Amino acid sequence: MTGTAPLDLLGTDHLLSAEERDVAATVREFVQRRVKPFIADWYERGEIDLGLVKEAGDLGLLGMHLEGYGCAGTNAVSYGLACMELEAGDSGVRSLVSVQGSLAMFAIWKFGSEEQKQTWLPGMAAGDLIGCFGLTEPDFGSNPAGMRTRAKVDGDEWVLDGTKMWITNGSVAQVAVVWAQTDDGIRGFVVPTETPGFSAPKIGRKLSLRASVTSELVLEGVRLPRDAVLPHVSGLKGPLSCLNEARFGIVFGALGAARDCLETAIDYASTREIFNRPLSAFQLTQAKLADMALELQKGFLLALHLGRLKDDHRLEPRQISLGKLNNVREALTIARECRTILGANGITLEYPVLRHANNLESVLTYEGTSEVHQLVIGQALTGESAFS
Ligand code: TGC
Ligand code: FAD
Repeated sequence: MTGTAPLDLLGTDHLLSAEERDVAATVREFVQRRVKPFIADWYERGEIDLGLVKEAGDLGLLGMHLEGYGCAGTNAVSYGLACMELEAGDSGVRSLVSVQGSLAMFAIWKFGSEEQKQTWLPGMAAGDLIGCFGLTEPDFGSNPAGMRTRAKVDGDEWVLDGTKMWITNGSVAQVAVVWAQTDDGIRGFVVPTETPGFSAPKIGRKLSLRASVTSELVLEGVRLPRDAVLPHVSGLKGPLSCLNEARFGIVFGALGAARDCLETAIDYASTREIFNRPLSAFQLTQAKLADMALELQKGFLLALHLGRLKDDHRLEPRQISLGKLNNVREALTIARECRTILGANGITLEYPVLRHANNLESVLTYEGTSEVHQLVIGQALTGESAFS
């Protein structure tokens, strides 16, 4: 069972290779065993079992679409399917894997020196080291070009000052990829989090993505050697290239949350008796279920198409924007609709639907808000940038 199965009315499973189906089945089993029995408690307590990181490393999920340095080197579709299965557990678990592999590891893998790669990537792939990715600042989220974090050369060293905000895994990371303004434009820095002047207070009181660590990064006179800079990129295209990778994972991932909601709603509707009949026998319920199954399957075809383009090295950022905008928006609509089918039971942690819906509010915002992706698509259609 892969893709949107068992809701796979279109038979999309046959569009996947045996290897892709194996990856999805392995991750689905992992989520069934290591996430689903515990996630309600983690969510309620606002924490996540960090033992998952090592286990995800053992399964080859960290940086799984990267080649070399202990990474599994799968194709993009397999990575997408893994994200889908992880997010069927919880968006926080998928986030942990995306930030590690697609943001922190990808930045080092793509733009790092050979020494940086050898130092960090094998440990990160194995799950022995956790990475985070610091782009957003308190006053610059959608517009990272305005960032105020600054790196200056002082003798043989860089000195970093600034604040990053909403950084996944910040407080639990051993290494942070931090983007900062320099005299040569925006550059990326590999920052061991034990460096004096670096701190990462946890952000609390979240109502979404509770099973995920979210932090502020504070850099006060953080001194790094000159070779801490990522040598092979300068400018905003550095971090934005990393975002392409993570956004691609979300195109698949959000569908996992939606699938889990829809499976739950169908199961609930078939056992819940209303007016002396199963809720699933009412036409209004069936219309809701049919519309949701349709959107889920359309979303999967879109994701798979983008995955095949990516494996063919033809995927463009504006196409990723189409996928992220559609699939997260539809997943959130499905989660909310499923919540109505569960009635009052739907508001509890006994069922996953409101947890998924709340998580998807974050997914709608991070990795480019819906509005940012609409504007990227608008620019592709009109040739006019609405950003500047
Ligand atoms: P603009 O002037 O258009 O471009 C600046 C330079 O960047 C290049 N570029 C890209 N390169 C690679 N991939 C892309 N998607 C790119 N988009 C643009 C562009 O070619 C140019 O290069 P060059 O060589 O000419 O200098 O940039 P802009 O300032 O107008 O901004 C465009 C905009 C708004 C789309 C961009 O800033 C944006 O995407 N903003 C959203 C920020 C965002 O998504 N932040 C996410 C932070 S990380 C996160 O949320 C992690 S969540 C945890 C999890 O994933 O689980
Ligand atoms: P703003 O940019 O202030 O946007 C506010 C509103 O204005 C939004 O609706 C937005 O769409 C809209 N808007 C913005 N520009 C325009 C425009 N031109 N026209 C019309 N409307 C516009 N960041 C990281 O760097 N690393 C991480 O690991 C990370 N993890 C995150 C984890 C969580 C749980 C969350 C919630 C966020 C995380 N982020 C991370 C930050 C995330 O990327 C930002 O929240 C996001 O980019 C939006 O920035 P903002 O919150 O400052 O909103």
